[in-house]
Amino acid sequence: MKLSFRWYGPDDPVTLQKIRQIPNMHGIVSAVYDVPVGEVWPESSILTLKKQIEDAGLAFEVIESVPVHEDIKLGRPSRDRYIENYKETIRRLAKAGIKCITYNFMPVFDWTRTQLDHQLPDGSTDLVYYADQLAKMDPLKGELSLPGWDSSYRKEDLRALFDAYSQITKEDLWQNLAHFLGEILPVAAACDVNMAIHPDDPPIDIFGLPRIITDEQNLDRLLALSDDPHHGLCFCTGSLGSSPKNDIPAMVRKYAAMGRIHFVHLRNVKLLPGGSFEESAHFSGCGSLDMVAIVRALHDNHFDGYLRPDHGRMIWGETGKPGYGLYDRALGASYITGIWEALGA
Ligand code: DNO
Repeated sequence: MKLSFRWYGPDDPVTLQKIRQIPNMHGIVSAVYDVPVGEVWPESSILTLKKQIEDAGLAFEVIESVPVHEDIKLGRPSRDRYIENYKETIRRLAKAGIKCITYNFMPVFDWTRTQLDHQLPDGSTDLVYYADQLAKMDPLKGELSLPGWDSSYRKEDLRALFDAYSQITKEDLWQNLAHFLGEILPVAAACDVNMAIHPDDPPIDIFGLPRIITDEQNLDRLLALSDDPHHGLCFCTGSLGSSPKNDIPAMVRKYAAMGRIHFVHLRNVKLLPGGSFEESAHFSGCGSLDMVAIVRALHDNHFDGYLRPDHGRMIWGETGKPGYGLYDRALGASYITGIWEALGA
């Protein structure tokens, strides 16, 4: 297990120097953020990022994410150009030493929560998803903005995208994903880079947009699209675990045994009735997931991929990027290291 930490670049209030001081920290998970989705990442930006991270004494081996252009997900003719760009970005990242690239195939919106500063009884705040709050949200009206959303869309663009998605079925989305993978996996294999798809978060249709990377059956279908071991998962326990039908330790055990988990996001969630959930501290006692059982499933399978603590609460008065403060994620990192060590060498 290679313990890693997400870092948003030089403007991130959580500095590399602070991250480095977390015991057992191996490396940084980051991305080039100033390139429009679909364009090739400049080599100079990749190398600058690499230098910043390596100069701080940390490894730079994981990208989260190279985003997939909506035209690829929609299967539009213009996808060919974006797929070629994607391949070139993979090649450039591999050349810079990257071993694992995270991506997702969620239409329009990435992760979705309904409140980012929900107050817990101990005075900390967390991110929550309340089904009744979601029912009142309409991304096509008003100025809604959440961290997982691309805020560069103008309202008209967003409406056009929703219209385009209303014309395609989940089967179409599967076909478009299969086409994309058929194109990029040979490149990833040739460069020896693992591709790690992040599940849909939460794993249900949102605002009528189709979502397919949601449960065990669909993960089986996804992995069956290619036997190439470079085709794998970014197994996010909090995303998949927000659906009570997903047995997370069993799924981790199965996919780790297959060698298809390349990256793990470890987060705990507290499930509430009606499909709602609250993100919680990593400790099992705070949420609905058995974190020891999850880490044990990885450990039993000699997991040697990347793992990072996922969203944390805001504690000790910290302010910053929702879910991505230092303190609670650092507690999560140490908790995970403790479980791993206790399980033995
Ligand atoms: C949320 C993250 C996601 C993830 C992407 C991967 O905090 O886990 O935004 O980076 O879905 O493509």
